Amino acid sequence: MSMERTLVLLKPDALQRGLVGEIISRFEKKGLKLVGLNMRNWEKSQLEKHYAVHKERPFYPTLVAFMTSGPVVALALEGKDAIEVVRKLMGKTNSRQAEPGTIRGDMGMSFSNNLVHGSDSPESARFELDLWFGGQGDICSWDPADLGWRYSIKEELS
Ligand code: IDP
Ligand code: MG
Repeated sequence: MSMERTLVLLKPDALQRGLVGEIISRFEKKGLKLVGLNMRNWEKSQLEKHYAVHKERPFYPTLVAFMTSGPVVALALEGKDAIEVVRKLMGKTNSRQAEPGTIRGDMGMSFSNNLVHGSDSPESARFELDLWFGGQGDICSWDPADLGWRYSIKEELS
């Protein structure tokens, strides 16, 4: 059974707009397992590290300022193909172009204030999980009682 872990951030607009519960609920309902959760006002340096790949992009300073404008809620989620599943649930980066049914498509109107971040590859998931949940005990391992109903025991859990 190979499960994958991914990092999700609920951006400051999600908190300001009272959408934290709704967004976490979508991940839970899908069947992803919550293995980490924290909320904090982060220093600029944390967001500069997180978005280092975008350092040269014109939107980078605005992005870092936005992400430090209020608390960020970080989630670590686990599931089969969790990285791809989360990206699909999020929808396209520009919320106005995101499909209905996705988090951004249903709840947002902005390109920059687009509610959520999700890791985009196994490499970035590893790096980002370490950055946001690097401390001992930050990730909680547990077994959902209904795991054998979320997945096929014969086809996906053996
Ligand atoms: P992603 O969050 O869908 O993976 P990225 O391209 O990694 O999108 O960009 C990181 C974040 O930077 C986006 O979620 C969005 O908040 C912001 N961003 C990206 N491109 C633009 C842009 O062209 N204008 C404004 N903000 C942008
Ligand atoms: Mg990205």
